[in-house]
Amino acid sequence: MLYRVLILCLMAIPSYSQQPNIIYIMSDDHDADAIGIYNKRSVATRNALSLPISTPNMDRIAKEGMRFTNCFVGNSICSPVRATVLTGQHSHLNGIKDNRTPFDGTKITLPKLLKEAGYQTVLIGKWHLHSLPTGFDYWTVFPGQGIYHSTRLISMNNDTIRYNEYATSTLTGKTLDWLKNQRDPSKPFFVMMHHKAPHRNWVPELKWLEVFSKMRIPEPATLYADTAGKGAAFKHQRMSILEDMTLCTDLKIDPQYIMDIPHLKPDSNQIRSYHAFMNWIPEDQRKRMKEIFAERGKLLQQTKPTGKELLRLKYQWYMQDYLACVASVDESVGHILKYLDDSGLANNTMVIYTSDQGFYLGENGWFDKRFMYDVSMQTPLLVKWPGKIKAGSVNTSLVQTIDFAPTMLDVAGVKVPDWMQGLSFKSILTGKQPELPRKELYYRYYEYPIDHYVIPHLGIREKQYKLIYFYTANEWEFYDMKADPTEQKNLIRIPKYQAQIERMKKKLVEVKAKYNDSEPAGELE
Ligand code: SGN
Ligand code: CA
Repeated sequence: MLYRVLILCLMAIPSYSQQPNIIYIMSDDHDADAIGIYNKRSVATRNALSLPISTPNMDRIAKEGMRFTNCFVGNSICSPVRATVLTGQHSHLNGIKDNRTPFDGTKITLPKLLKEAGYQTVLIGKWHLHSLPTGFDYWTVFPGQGIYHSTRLISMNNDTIRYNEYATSTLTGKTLDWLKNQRDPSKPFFVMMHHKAPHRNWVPELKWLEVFSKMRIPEPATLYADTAGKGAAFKHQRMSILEDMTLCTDLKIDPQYIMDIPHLKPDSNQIRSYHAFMNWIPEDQRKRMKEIFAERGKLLQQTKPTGKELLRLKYQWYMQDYLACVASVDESVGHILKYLDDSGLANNTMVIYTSDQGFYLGENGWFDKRFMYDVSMQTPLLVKWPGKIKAGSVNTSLVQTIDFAPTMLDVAGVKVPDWMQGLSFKSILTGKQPELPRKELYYRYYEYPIDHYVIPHLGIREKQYKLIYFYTANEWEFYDMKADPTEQKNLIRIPKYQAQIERMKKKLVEVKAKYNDSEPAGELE
């Protein structure tokens, strides 16, 4: 009898050898359009920009696994999404509504629950939650947002160490070193590898700058869109490439070329930060990089462009640098995949590639994110899990970053706590279910006015319709995502949609209550 009880008890404990390893790679501000496999096949819900980007290693995750075309965030900025991934909760419950609030390290989180279930837990790269990480056996993180060249990393004893390398390479080296030399091979592992790239100010490695600076990048249809007929939030934002992207800091143009051109003249902050990040680039690369950037400066000096002409140039330079940063991240993914193959770990390792949100690559004339519009609300999600996910599958279910923690726990055989608000999509990965039983996603953005004057808003996104309420401006927007995937036509006053709109307004109130968001939102309730 005792023997049988013992056997039953042992069966209830997930065996370590069965628990898959998980490598969760998250880049920063990497829009799905800047991943080859999304770009070429087009994102289901919006017109993809046709970009000259080749990301063979990210594409490989999709080809051997699953690509999600409807993965979204619930609050499109960095710290809030990171807190959501850790807790499986929306911002109003996990406490991180903006990029400034420190995360409460005593909270129960995904890594803590995995650690309890026998995993070794690791975090390498961007953290950006203003308190030191907890729940990880090993961690090393950037101070704040991190820098590209001559990266600094905070170690577990709170020292800041400088590496004379490019951030993407440093993180790759640290991750491989942990996998090769530090892990306990008798335990499964959970590694969060969080890149700096391709976050602003998009400083590439020289070898990729050489390639992309020669490219001519196609322009999105709405690059020159004006604000005529648009709502208050559209008019009020400061994320315009023409008006808000800086020539010296963002586009790396030496101030000397534009000091005497009144409408292009940089301010003293820009000049200071230009010299700071230039000095971080190692000398052997800096000279050649400055030559490439000098071409930009000379062109401005000669032509003194304004308006459309200036926007056209700024867009090209922005995208060259952004795509060059992505190319380095793709190489890093390749190194990780190769190590998993060579070491024999690949078969029992789930690899996830995602970003902390989408990013404007010139649509509406913008950069940055924050808006509930699909460009920024959508995030890429590629998952490879050999033997479990059918190679080359594409899934269109609505999924959200609140679902990531429940899914990883489920994959590890750990019970999902009922305080998590997301749903596990493990059964989608394994092909047992095509869709989650949830018809709409909740979204709420808070941070204002910094950095980009995006008016706070909330809303719900269904597969076909999206309703947004900019509550401090008391303005509503409604989009038909099938008819208008780039969200150019606000249908809020169109008679034929009034029944849908009324239904969704009621739904928004219900969903807000369902997620226990009790903070008022203008005249919503
Ligand atoms: C910085 C950027 C902003 C960006 C925020 C948040 N300005 O402040 O453009 O929106 O980070 O980014 S910069 O001049 O310092 O680059 S996030 O990814 O951390 O949310
Ligand atoms: Ca980000």
